[in-house]
Amino acid sequence: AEQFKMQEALEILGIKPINDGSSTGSEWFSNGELIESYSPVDGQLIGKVRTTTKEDYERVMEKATTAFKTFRAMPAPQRGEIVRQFGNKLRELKEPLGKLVSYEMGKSLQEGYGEVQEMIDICDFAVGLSRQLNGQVIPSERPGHVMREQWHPIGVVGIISAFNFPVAVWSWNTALAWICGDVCVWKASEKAPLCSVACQNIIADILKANGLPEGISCIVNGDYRVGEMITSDTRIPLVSATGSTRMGRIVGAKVAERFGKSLLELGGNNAIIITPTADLKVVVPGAVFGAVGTCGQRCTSTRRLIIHESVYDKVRDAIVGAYGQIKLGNPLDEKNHVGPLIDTDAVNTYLAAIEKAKAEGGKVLVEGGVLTGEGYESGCYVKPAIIEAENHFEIVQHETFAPILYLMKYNGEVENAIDIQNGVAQGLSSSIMTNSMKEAEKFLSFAGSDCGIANVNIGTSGAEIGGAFGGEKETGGGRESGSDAWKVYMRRQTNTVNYSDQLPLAQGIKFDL
Ligand code: UN1
Repeated sequence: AEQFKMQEALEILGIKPINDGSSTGSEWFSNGELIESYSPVDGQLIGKVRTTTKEDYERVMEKATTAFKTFRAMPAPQRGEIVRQFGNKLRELKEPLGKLVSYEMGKSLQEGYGEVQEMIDICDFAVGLSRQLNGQVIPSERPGHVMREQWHPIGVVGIISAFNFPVAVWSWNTALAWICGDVCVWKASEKAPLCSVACQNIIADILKANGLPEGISCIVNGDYRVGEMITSDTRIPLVSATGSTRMGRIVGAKVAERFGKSLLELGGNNAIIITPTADLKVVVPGAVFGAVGTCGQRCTSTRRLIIHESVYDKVRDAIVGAYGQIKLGNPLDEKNHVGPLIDTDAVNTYLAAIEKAKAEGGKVLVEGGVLTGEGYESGCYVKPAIIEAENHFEIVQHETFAPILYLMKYNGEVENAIDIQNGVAQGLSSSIMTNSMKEAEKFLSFAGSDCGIANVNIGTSGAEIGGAFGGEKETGGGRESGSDAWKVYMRRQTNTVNYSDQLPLAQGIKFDL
C-alpha cells in the first residue's frame, strides 16, 4: 500500500522513470550519463536522472543570464507575489513532496513534512521582505549633498546543496534570491536528484503561469564536475554551498580565486552543555532528538554532551534509558523515530567512527551496529550509539554524519564547559541546559559559545527560518534564511548626489582651478 501511495506522489510531482536533469523552467534537456536514485528506505530504484554536460550547462547559463535582465527590472513586491504563489503551491503539495523527501533521503515522514514546512515558512518570510529591501540615507559632510545606499540584484546565484535537506536548502536560497531579483542555478546532491526534479516542476508551472521567461529557476545535475562548472564561472557572482567542510574548502577557494562571493554552510560539531540545574524533562528529548533525528545527518545534529560531573550519572542513565525507547525502521511509517542512513558508504563511515572511538579509548554505553532482517534489506539502517569519550579524541574532533553521540564530563564552573564546547574546529550550533541566569548569559556572551547558533534550554537542531542560519570557523561563516541574510544576494551601492551649485570636496580638500 505504501508503494502505491509513493507512486501516486511521484506522479503528482512529475517524476518519471527517466528524467532529464537540466532545466531552465519548462524546458528540460540533458545529455550526460544517468544517475540512479535508490531509496535507502527499501533499496528500490526510484528513478533515474540524466546528468548535465558542459553543453547543457552552457544552454542553462545562456537562459539564466538573459532572464536576469528581465527579472531584475520587475518590482520587488511583484517578485514577492511569485514567491507567494510558490509558497501556496507548496502548501498544496506538502504531502507528496514530504513523502518523496522521506523516501529518497530516508528521514522520517514527520521530518519530510517539516522540511516542506521550512520551505513554506521561508516563502512567507520572503514575501514580506520583498517590500523591505531597504537601503539607508546617510548624512553627508558636504552642504547640498545627500548620501544613500541601494541594494541591487546581484545576478545569477549558484546553489550547491547536500542530500540531507534535499529541498529546503534550495528554497532558503531561492526564495530570498528571487525577491532580490536574482535568478538561480541549482546543483542538487547526486544522492537526492529526484527532489530537484520535483522542485523544478513546481516552480516552473508558476513561472509559466505568470508569463515569465525561461531561466529564472534552473537546475543542473551531476557530481562535483558539474559543481566545478558553477564555482569557476565568472557569470555567477554568488555561490551558496551547503555540505562538508572538505567540499567547502574547495568551493570557497575556487570562488575566491575569481573574486566571487560564497555563502558557505559547512560541517558542525554541535554540543549541549548540561549544568547542575538543568531540567531533565527538557534535556532528554532535546539531546535525543538532536542526536538521532534525521539519523544524525543534520549539520545541526547533536554530537557531544558536556555534562557536569555532579549530575553526570543521572543524565547518562536517563539518556541511555531513552535510547531504549527509540523505534528504528521504515521512516514512512509514522511510528518510527529514525530511518536509515543515506547509503551504505555512510554506514561504513559510521562503523569506522565507532571503531576509531573505541581504539582511542572511548567506552561504548549504547552499542551501535547495522540492522539486518525484514524491513532492513537496504542495509542502511543502523543503531544510534552512545560513547563516553574525551573532547581531544581525533574522532570526536571530526564530524561524522551518523547517530553517534559522545558523552563527556566537566567539573567546576561553566567556563570549563564552554572551553570544551569551543574546543573544536567547527562552529555551527550549541546549547546550554541551565536554570542559572548567570550561566545562560555567560554562554551567550562574547566569552561564551563561539558558534553561529547558541541556544538556552533547547537542543542544537531545528532552527526556525526567521533567524540567520549558519556558523563560524570551519562551518564557513555564511548566513542564510532569516534576519538580514538577504543582503548577500544583492550588491550594495553607495550614492552621493550633489544638488548644490558648488563642488565642495570631502575631507576638507581644496582644489582651486
Ligand atoms: C542542515 O542540516 O543542513 O536547524 C540544515 C535545523 C534545520 C536545518 C538544518 N532547520 O536543524
